Amino acid sequence: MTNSGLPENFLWGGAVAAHQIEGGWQEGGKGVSIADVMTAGRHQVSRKITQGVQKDEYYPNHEAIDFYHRYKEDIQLFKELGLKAFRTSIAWSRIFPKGDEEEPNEEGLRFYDDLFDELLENGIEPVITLSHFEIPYHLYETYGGFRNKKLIDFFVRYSEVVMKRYKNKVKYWMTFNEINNQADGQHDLHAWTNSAIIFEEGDNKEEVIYQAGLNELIASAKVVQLAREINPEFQVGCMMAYVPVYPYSCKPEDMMASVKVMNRRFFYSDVHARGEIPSYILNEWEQKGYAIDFNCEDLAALKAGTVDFIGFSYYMSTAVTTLEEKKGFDIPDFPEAKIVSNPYVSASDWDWQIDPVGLRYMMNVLYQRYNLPLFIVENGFGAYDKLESGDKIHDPYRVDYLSKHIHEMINAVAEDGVELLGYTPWGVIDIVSFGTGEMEKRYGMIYVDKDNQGEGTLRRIKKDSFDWYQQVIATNGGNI
Ligand code: BGP
Repeated sequence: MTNSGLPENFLWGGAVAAHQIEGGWQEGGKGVSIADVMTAGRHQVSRKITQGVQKDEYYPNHEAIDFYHRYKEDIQLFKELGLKAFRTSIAWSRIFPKGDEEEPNEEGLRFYDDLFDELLENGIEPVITLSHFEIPYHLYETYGGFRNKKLIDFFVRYSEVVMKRYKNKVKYWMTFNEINNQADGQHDLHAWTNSAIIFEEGDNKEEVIYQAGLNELIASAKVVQLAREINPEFQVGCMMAYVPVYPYSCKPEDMMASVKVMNRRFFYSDVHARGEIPSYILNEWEQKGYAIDFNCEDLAALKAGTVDFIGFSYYMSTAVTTLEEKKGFDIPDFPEAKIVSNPYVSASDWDWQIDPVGLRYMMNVLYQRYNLPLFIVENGFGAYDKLESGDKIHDPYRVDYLSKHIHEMINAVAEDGVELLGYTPWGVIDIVSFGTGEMEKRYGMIYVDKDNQGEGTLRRIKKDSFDWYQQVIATNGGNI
């Protein structure tokens, strides 16, 4: 342990996702993915679904920041920053353009060979997400997404190909990015991005989302088992979006509501980590008359394929209340309570409530619940950054957010005894925002000169936070 309390081999890094950084969305034999269509018309998701991909419509996201051609330049910046790890995803549709082919696309495999070689040559450990909202569009259009059990085999085939191909280059893997999003809200968007579900006339959306989620969990468990055969050194984690839900008041019903809302998230990590469908979910399915399809082989796969670590994103916390007088937001399929603002914390320009202590709280809850190493694979502050004269970008708000969260992260390790593998803040370089599909919501310590209309030189410029994070890594958190 060093003076910060973090282990010497702590994986300080940065995180991105293929569809938000790469561009080259139709190059190297890549097929169209959900992300290409989603980000093309994120807020009109249904419009895009019916009309397919509008190739002629230009959106910043399609070319992202052109990492596909510029990754060597960017990796030199990551090396200068001192990164020990770099989290990104493999775009599934670069490897299997349609998703149901028998044979993979060699050009796509070669791109990631080159990328991982470049990272390793610069002393940076790749941390790879297998599905980061990037399911091949063909699997949505033809099979209806993960509501169809066939996708389990397609995902296992894709995962087996890449884990075998990169078995000596990648040690850390995660299966589905923020697999629990679809249970929490914005049903259509997240049920679409995570599971690529086509809902049909007469569907009970929640029932279909549970079926798709269970199919993903079965697929994930099968991949974990395969990973162990391919390379016993592999560490395969789940990837959850953890947003702690506090009871707004000490009214007992608020406490129970916060437990129930958290259970809608814990369902996914309970299965990932414990290998069983929890009783609170089985009871819910029975009470609601949901006919969720699974068999003994599926249950055996879940039990045998539990994860090695709990990967998760942490950005904010929320509160729920049953108090009638409180204004709030509805929770899909959960009418008994609503999401309300927490008066004790501030918020970002996108109303994400800033709660560093919530990170320490969540780390304690997770470590005590699963007794598995944790890995913070997303944390960050999206903001409107301003490029000033002399190529300066002053982002004290980002340093403030990150330093407070790292401080609480260190408390969880040094004082509460939580085991933490690493910390890869989101968007270490400016990339396309998931929520907006555009560039203005920036997270990076490296600015990219590109605007919402796709205009700009694509120049990379260090922000003030670059030097600050460089020191954090160099002192292993000692300067926090
Ligand atoms: C998470 C996703 C990331 C990233 C992050 C920030 O849900 O895993 O892909 O986008 O959100 O979201 P946004 O870019 O909308 O601020």
